[in-house]
Amino acid sequence: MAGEPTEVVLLSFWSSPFAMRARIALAEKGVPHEIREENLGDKSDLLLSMNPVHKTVPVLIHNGKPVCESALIVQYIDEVWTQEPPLLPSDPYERHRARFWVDFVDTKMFSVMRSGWFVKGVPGEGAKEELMETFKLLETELGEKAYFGGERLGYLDVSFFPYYLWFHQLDKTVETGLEGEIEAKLPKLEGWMKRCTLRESVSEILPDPDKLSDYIRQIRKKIIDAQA
Ligand SMILES: N[C@@H](CCC(=O)N[C@@H](CS)C(=O)NCC(=O)O)C(=O)O
Repeated sequence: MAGEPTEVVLLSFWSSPFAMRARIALAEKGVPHEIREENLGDKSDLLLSMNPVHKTVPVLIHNGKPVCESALIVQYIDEVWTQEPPLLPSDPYERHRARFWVDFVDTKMFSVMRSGWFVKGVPGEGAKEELMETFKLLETELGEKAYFGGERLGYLDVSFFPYYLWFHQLDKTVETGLEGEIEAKLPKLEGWMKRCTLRESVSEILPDPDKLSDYIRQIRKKIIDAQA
């Protein structure tokens, strides 16, 4: 790879928590790249040809070749750009644990958030308790560490932060039934979120909160209208 010209393009969408993962990872590694903003209502031919299976963003295009699915993109970035900081631990067991928790975030937490708030438009029965339980599990995994990755930001931090950010904004925008509970009951996750936000790699990709709130309202309206 050394000495070869490298072209890195990220097909992205400003509010996508998945695209945020790839953007944070690229920024952490200092990889020069171009962001191409997609219109998800009218996807570009490039997106459809680069990700014909899922047709979703993000897609990392590295020297013309597509890398799809955000968690796999972050792993790919870590493997190709081996400079500091490493995102995945070198120890196989620690690597496994980081992957285990990212899988948990993508399967369990996403489904709880979707079924609890996005699909029904309002929190369903037990959704609030289930979501708090998943956050608590992550808080326990964080423990007293500065980041899930230990002293430095790693794979799980990069992967979970955008979800947590989204949930915060959701909580400020619509009736979640959790008002104030997150801050009061998850002090370690709150401290972690603030630490992440202070990093340049994260602060430079944060969406405007009002714009995100408007977007959340729009999605929710669409969901509710579709059910009517
Ligand atoms: N599992 C995928 C999820 C990507 C995803 O759902 N992206 C959304 C934006 S947040 C998207 O492209 N939606 C367009 C569509 O589904 O048509 C990943 O991790 O990359």
